[in-house]
This record gives sequence, C-alpha cells and structure tokens, in this order.
Amino acid sequence: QCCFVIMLVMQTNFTVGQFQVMLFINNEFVESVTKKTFVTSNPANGKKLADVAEGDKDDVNLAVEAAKKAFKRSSEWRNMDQSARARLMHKLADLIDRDSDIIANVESLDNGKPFKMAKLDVYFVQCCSLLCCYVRKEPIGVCGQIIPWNYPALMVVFKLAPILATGCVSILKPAEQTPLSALYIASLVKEAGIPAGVVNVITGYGPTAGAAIASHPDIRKVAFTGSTEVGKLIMEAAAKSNLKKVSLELGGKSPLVIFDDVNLDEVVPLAQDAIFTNSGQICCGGSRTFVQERIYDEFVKRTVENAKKRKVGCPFKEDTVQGPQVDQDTFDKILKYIDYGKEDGAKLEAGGKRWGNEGFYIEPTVFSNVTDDMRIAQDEIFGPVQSILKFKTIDEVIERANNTTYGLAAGVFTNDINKALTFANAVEAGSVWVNCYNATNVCSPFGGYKQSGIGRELGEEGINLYLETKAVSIKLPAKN
Ligand code: TXE
Repeated sequence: QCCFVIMLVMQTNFTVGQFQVMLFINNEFVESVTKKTFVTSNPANGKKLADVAEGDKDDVNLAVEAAKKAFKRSSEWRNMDQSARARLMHKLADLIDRDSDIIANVESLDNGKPFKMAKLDVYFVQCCSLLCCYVRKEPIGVCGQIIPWNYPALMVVFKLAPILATGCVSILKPAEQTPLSALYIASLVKEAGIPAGVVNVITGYGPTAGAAIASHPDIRKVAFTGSTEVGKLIMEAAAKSNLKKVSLELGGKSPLVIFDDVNLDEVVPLAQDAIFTNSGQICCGGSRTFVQERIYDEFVKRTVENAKKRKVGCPFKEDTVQGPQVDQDTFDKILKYIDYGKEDGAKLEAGGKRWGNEGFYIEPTVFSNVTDDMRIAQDEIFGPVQSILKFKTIDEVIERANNTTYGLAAGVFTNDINKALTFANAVEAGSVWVNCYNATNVCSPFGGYKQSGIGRELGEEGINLYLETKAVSIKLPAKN
C-alpha cells in the first residue's frame, strides 16, 4: 500500500521527491516558507506515510494574498458567469469520480477508515436510500437583545417583532441613556395579553447588565446593535460562555457617491439629510459624501447654504429638524472630531461649534477638501458633520468607497443606470440606495459587510436569526 501511495503521489504531482507533500497556494504546490515539515503516518501500523510541509503565519499570509487577488473586482473568478462556474464544478466532480479509488486509498492509509467507507465518503453516499426527510424551523428560545440610544423605540420594535413572530422569548436591555420608551412598550406588552416572561426588560449599564446577558449560559442567542468595539466584546463573551448565536448591527462609514449628471437642487438636500438625519446619530448615515470633480465646487457652495438654513433647536418645536446630541460623551466626541478635521487640513465651510449655551447641541457642520486618510473620513463620528470628498472616475470611487473596515450602507446619485448598477454591485455594503438614502423598509434585510456586523435584521433573514433548523430523517420500509 505504501508503494501505492508513492506511486500515486508521483503521478498526481502533489509532491516533490518521493515523500514530501507540499502546500497548495495559488494553484501551485510549494514548500512552506520555513521549509519545516511534519509527519503524517498510517494509523494501521504507525509507520510514516509522508513528510508534509508545515505551514505557518507567513504561508497563511501568502494564501490570503492569493485568495484576495482571485476575489478582486474584475478578476477571472469574479467575472465568470454562473454557467461557467457550473462547468468547472462538474469537471472537478468528474475528476474526483475518475480518481475516487486513489482518494479513497489515501484516506484509508492516512485516517485508517475502511476502504469501503472511504469510498462512500468520496461520493457522500447517503447511508440509506429509503429515507423520507422533513425540515422543521423551531424558535431558538431565550434571546438576549442589547440596543442603543439613537433609535430607542424603533430598536425595541426591530428586536421584539421577530421574537413574537417566531415564538422566542426576550431579555432586552435598552441603552442607559434612553431606558424609558422600552419600559413603556413593556407595559403595552402586558396590556396586549402576551404571557408573563415572554418579554423582559432589564435597564442598566453595558459592562454589568449587558455583559451578563452576553455571557449567560442559558441565553441561546444575543442580538446587539451598537458600536463595533462592544460588538467584538459581545462575540467574545458569547464564544466563551455557551457559544450562543450572535447577530450584530454595528457602526459604519457609509459612502454616498454623487455623479456629475445629477440635478443639484434635488441632490444637495438629500445628501445632507443622509448624514444629518437624527442629528447625525444614525448607523447608516452617508458620512462620506463623494462628489464628482466637475460639480464639486458648486455642490459645496450649495451644501453650505443648505446647512446654514437647517433649523436647530427644541425637539418639540414644529419646525425643528435637528435636536441635541444624546449626552455629554457624544457631544465631546463630535467636537473632538471637528478639531481633528481642522488639524488634518480639511476646510471647515460651515458650523464647527456648539449651538446655543445649554444642552448638547452642535451646529450643522460641513467640511470640504476632505481626503481619505483624514480621521474624519475614516472613523464614525456619529454627529452632524458632513465630509465632502472629490473624485474623478467610477473605478476610483468604487475603490475608495470600499477602502474602509465598515460596510453597512452606501448610496449613489446619477441618472445613468449603468453607473448606478455598476456601483451598487461593486460596493461592499449591506444596503445600497440609488437616488435615495436611508430608505429602509421591513421587507429589506438590513445589516453590514465587514466590521459593520453579522446577520441581517428585517425581512425573511431577520426572522431566520431567531429560528433553529431541524432535519428529521425517517427510514421507510420500502421504496415507493
Ligand atoms: O455605544 P455602545 P456607545 C457607535 C457610535 C457611537 C459609539 C459609541 O459611533 O459614537 O458607538 O456609542 C451596551 N457588554 N454607535 O458608547 O457602548 C450599552 O449599554 C454588553 C453606533 O453608546 O456600543 C448599550 O445598551 N453590552 C450604533 C449598547 O451596548 C454593552 C448605535 C450600545 O452602546 C457593553 C450606538 C458590554 N461590555 C452607537 N458595553 C449603531 N450601530 O447604530 C456597552 N453595552
């Protein structure tokens, strides 16, 4: 059998020399960077089968680079249509079929499983062909839900709707800054006749009450909306406690791209609402306004006029569009970022300081001449600060739009359908809006790529977050 392995490794070319098996990176068999090897042996007699290249961090890096290149926009793999991919899959399946004895032999030698079983593995043959199978969706059960302060009542609804629809039960923690509306809605839960224990609201702080939810051994799923930083803590606590399921809706630095064929009268106010809505305290806010070169100066001029017209003031006044920021910390953070913008060389065009002399109000603030490396272009500010960047071509703006660790949302304004769809398909974001912004609805899944989160709320995917899937297979007495 050993001879057979030697023979087959020669013939299949996955080795150099007789017994050395190499790494496979970028469609090449290569030695590991360190040239180190480890031994794989035959469990039937303990004898060595081969020296295998020992991959380490540097090899993983090389493989990741190769994989990134293969997945880059416009690469052969990304441009390949589905039918061509299907042809390659079938070709691979045919080759596995052709060499199934070799693969099963290797498997038996290396793992010890009987050749017969190894052969079944290769074909993934089901153990009994007389099977009837049905799939059940069942509620996960006890869920923890930790929500932020920017949309307190809306977040309660986002979180409780799938709980009630699927038959789960919730321990919900509102943010410490805004505990009141969740408690009020809790009283309505009781009034509606929902049984005791289905909805529970724990007000308190993140590192205590929030952390207790994330690490509780009897909570089977945690849903969190908030900062990326805390999202990572939640995931860590979930992993370390009972591997509870996790869905995260986190921060963003969403690009809004404006091509030079648009009507500025319409687009200037929409682009400003994209970031100034809810005093800029919005996770999917269009916080990087990319404007095409030819209309840049005019866009900035009109944006500044628009910012100066925005009504800031008492939240209960009819014509108010911008109230205060939620608390001192948030207020301080935003003013700090306005300073960073000035320090980093952006041009302050409007606002830039506190509004009035009490409460946490900030003037609608506009920066022009913002470049990608500035802190105001990279970090989530979560306030009424618009950063306007200049671009020339669609390829350039796609690259720059994606050059962020976040991927929550994106927008594009243009009258050219090709540009709109090219951008929409290429941008790495969970929601893309064309000629509109912040247009969420209950049927559209909402959530982020990259460090903007895991999972999607709303729509069918939002319901699935709260369901377990069970496959029940039954042996039948005869094939019918
Ligand atoms: O959020 P936190 P903060 C972003 C935004 C903002 C920044 C900080 O950039 O400026 O985050 O805001 C609970 N274990 N977003 O500090 O801390 C906390 O009690 C468990 C974007 O207010 O993430 C609250 O209920 N829970 C965002 C919730 O997490 C913890 C909305 C959110 O608070 C915890 C809000 C812990 N260790 C802020 N620490 C969005 N995606 O919309 C805190 N919490």
